[in-house]
Amino acid sequence: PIASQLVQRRAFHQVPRESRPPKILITGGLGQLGIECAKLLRTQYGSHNVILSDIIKPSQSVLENGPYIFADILDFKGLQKIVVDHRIDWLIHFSALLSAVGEQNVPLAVRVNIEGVHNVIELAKQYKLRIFVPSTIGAFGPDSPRNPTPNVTIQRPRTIYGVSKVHAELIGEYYYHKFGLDFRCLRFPGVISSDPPGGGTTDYAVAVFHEALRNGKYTCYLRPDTRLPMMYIEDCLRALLEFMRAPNEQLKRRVYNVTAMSFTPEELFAQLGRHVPNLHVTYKPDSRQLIADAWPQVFDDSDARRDWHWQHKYDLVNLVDFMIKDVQDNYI
Ligand code: AKB
Repeated sequence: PIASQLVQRRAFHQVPRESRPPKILITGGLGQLGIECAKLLRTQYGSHNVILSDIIKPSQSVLENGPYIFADILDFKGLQKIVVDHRIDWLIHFSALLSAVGEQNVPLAVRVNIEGVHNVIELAKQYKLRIFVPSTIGAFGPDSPRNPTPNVTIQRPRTIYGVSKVHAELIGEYYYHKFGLDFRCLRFPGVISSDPPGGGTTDYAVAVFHEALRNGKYTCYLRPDTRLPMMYIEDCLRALLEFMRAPNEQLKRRVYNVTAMSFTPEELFAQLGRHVPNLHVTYKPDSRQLIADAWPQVFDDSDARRDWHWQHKYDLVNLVDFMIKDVQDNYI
């Protein structure tokens, strides 16, 4: 019997990771992407296999959707305990201060965006986790080519957010080459979802839907001709899932640009006018304009399309149609 137990145990340990669903921890889970990301992953891997975490008290509906726990990304031991207790395989690290809010509190952005990444990268190395860290169009700066911005080019961002994301890309690649860490990173454009983001430069493209449907007017903090790369949340999360599932052999790099479209405020508001014909827009550019002026206008994601067959589904016209419906159903 002991021998057969041993055989059984060995057999259990030999089950390759992919043949059972991964156990996934999402940090910063109550930000713009976490709740919808957990919903998508739960449809694929089962509710109990996807744990949402943050330092914020969750709403009742978050609790009803699946497991939620407290996790502070600055507490390394606390994170270790979660990974061990829940036998985590994949870590999706969303915790970050975004571009505009990072400029308001640089020391906090350094702690959350840089120290936080050190903690999760080291944890992923120790416990052999597959780790996803999002990067951004904000990882480029005024010296980068802006139209189009290729996957590999000059990166000299001028926000602490951008600096911290370049740091995440580099340390992740370093751990991959030095320790074999399965680090995966997508540079996202502005992500458009009905759940409000917090403190980004691309947020106008979300806020305008809420304001237009509530009040019929909006004051935009970017100039009408500010072109930025964008993507609907469903495309963003599908990119994340497909990329996490891609076999290692398919990946020619650890960091990929992904995008779906590029538009200006003027172009977005013109489309929105189909649904809100009397929409009244005024423009009052503020410090976020300076950030946007140094970011890519058109993002070249041909490497992702070639290597792991990335394809977006939503363009500007159907993005607007879906957003109107999402905001109306959930917020109005
Ligand atoms: C921001 O505007 O800061 C983010 C981003 C593009 O990374 N939405």
